[in-house]
Amino acid sequence: MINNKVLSIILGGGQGSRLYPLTADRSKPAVPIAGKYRLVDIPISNCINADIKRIYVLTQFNSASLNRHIKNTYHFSFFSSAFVDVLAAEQTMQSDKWFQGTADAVRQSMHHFLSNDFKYALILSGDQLYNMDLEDMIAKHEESNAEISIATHPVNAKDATGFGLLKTNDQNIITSFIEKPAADLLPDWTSDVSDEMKAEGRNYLASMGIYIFNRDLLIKLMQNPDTNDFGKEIIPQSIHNHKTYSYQYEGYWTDIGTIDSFFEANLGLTDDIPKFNLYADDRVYTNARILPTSKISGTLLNKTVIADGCIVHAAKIERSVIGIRSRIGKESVVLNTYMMGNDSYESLERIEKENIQILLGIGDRCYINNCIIDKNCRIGDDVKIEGGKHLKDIETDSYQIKDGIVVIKKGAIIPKGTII
Ligand code: ADQ
Ligand code: ADP
Repeated sequence: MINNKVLSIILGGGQGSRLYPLTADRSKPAVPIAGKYRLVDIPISNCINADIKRIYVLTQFNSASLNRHIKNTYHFSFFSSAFVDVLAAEQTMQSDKWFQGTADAVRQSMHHFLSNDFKYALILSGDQLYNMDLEDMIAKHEESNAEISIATHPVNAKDATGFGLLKTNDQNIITSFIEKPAADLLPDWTSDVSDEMKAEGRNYLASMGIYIFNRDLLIKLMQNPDTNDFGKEIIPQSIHNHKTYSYQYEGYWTDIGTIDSFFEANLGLTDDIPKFNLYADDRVYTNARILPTSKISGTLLNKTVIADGCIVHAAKIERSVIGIRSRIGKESVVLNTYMMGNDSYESLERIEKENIQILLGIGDRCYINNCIIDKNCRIGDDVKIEGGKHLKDIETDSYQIKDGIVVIKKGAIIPKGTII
């Protein structure tokens, strides 16, 4: 089934500089998460689960790997009108005409959208982890007779300054909005939230950056060339002239813009009851790689998720996410680590013929704690990496330390015996 009323537009990312070095040579939506997915699989799956199957992903940086992932993953029937298309600014624009912000990205791509029949444009962020019923949001948008809807989420004072905040009347119609207010303005922006949210100190209603616009209104708003951003211009300027509904969502939702939030979102998947539940009927789709099962020998595993195709001989792995085709050597200990895995295997013949000294993955007798290991890394034997707040933020050719988390760069080689 396809929802023919809705066209989905996923904002695939500005530069993603806060996620560097994971975004050094891939766009933010293509960053691997949870051992086998990419960030963009989350909003796309939320759409597909709501029968919204006409999807554009807008991006402008390093879009090759994103293109490849989308092309390899989202195949619809020849007879279906469903599609997931990447629209990359770099393919057609000169550098001074690159997307100047989220609204400009939509504006520059309007001619693609308008070639489709739709009533509502659903605009989503490409870097959030959540599982929301978008069908319900659309139903509420229709019931409320609004021209715009914004998904909203109660947040605490510490987080509030990083979001657009809003206030509503008792019909959930938005009456005021401010984009990322300074901390001293916060007292003016509290909302009447549920007792449960109040108990958690979540007294502010934040925009989730998820919008529904009626088609005609979007066309009209996009005609003003002076507005580049939804949060900074379009939304604050529109709420007084156009009925804007707040669709309040109190389930798990996190913005994975920084290394720290990315790390916590991934390791959170190892909790007994993870806040983001992959074990549900609503699936998260990704590239079906047809890998063998993982092979584990002599390893004590605790609160650990292991993707397909791994070969593990470690002594112990705890609170870690081990990605596809990972290899971990004997007597190694891996704690609080997200290892993304490898793009391919190294055959025994190749290792011998090319005399490869440091194999893909983690070697023997290593100790790794508080670490993100990007894809295709080679960590030699007896390496010790002890991430933590005691470490200063630094960058080398092979790794970067951010907020105490050691991020090993894609394809890096860490020589035997290295201590970080
Ligand atoms: P931010 O997330 O800070 O705030 P922004 O940086 O504009 O806003 O990013 C929104 C989304 O668009 C992200 O997924 C980002 O990667 C993507 N994006 C940014 N620039 C882009 C570009 N040039 N081309 C394509 N995609 C781009 C917004 C709202 C706030 C709200 C938060 C919720 O402005 O009001 O509270 O989202 O996270
Ligand atoms: P990532 O985004 O995780 O850094 P890519 O998506 O670029 O990685 O690579 C994923 C897979 O595509 C790997 O198997 C890689 O070897 C392969 N690959 C990378 N570049 C190309 C290319 N130019 N043509 C075909 N396959 C490629």
